[in-house]
Amino acid sequence: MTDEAATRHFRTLFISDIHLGAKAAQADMLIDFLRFHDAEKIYLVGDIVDGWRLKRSWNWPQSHNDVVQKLLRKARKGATVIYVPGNHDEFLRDFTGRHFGGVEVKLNDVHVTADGRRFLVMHGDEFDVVVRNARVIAYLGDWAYDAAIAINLVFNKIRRRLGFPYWSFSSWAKLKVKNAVNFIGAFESALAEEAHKMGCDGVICGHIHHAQLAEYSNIAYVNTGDWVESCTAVAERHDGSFELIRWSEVVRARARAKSAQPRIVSEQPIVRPTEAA
Ligand SMILES: [Mn+2]
Repeated sequence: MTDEAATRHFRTLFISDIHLGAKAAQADMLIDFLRFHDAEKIYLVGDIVDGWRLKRSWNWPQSHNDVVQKLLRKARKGATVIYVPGNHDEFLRDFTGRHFGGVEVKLNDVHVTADGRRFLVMHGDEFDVVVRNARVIAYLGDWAYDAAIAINLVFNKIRRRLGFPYWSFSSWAKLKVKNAVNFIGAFESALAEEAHKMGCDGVICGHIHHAQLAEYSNIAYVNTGDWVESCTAVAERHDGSFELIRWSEVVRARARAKSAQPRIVSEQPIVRPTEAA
């Protein structure tokens, strides 16, 4: 079977949290994924390059180059590629509206699906402070919520300027294992609320490394997941419906199907533990 025969064509692909420059980035898995998936429009939903990690120690293997090349090639072949920066690549937020090799940088965007629904596309780190203080903010109400988002912006900028290590949502949430589900829930509902405020039907984000297709009181919540732990992406089909692709599971199933009997006794885990969010 050739690549072309096996390639799936979508209307839109949403990918986030690749963390190029971080050792844990699953660049080879992503290259493999990009080989078998094409789209008219590709959204890079933040934390594509891990600027914070690169600043601490330079790590840029060939495979990370290949990811960039592969994405640029798709742009060259006619795909619209939009890069919405996250907190790890927030240096790109200063280049909003600029184009790099056919890739346009946008602070956030509204994507209209084939069936006419409007989706707010943003990374999601804007809501870190809201999530961390979810209970207090819920108690204080709307103004505290808006203030928290404003504080978060300033807080991140100062932290970056002072050279503090980055704050990782997923490792922080995992430290608080018992409440991790609550934190993820708080993040999801905060993002859905923002989409509602913006007059959208849903939100598409990343940041928390937790892929999801869900709904919060009629607002669709879509999280693209990541390419550090789970190797996930979200695709919009030509009818406007969404599909969550768990690539490591597809690869595993493919390998299983290929291997003849007797069955493999021990299987190498494909997904490595995380370092960043
Ligand atoms: Mn992030």
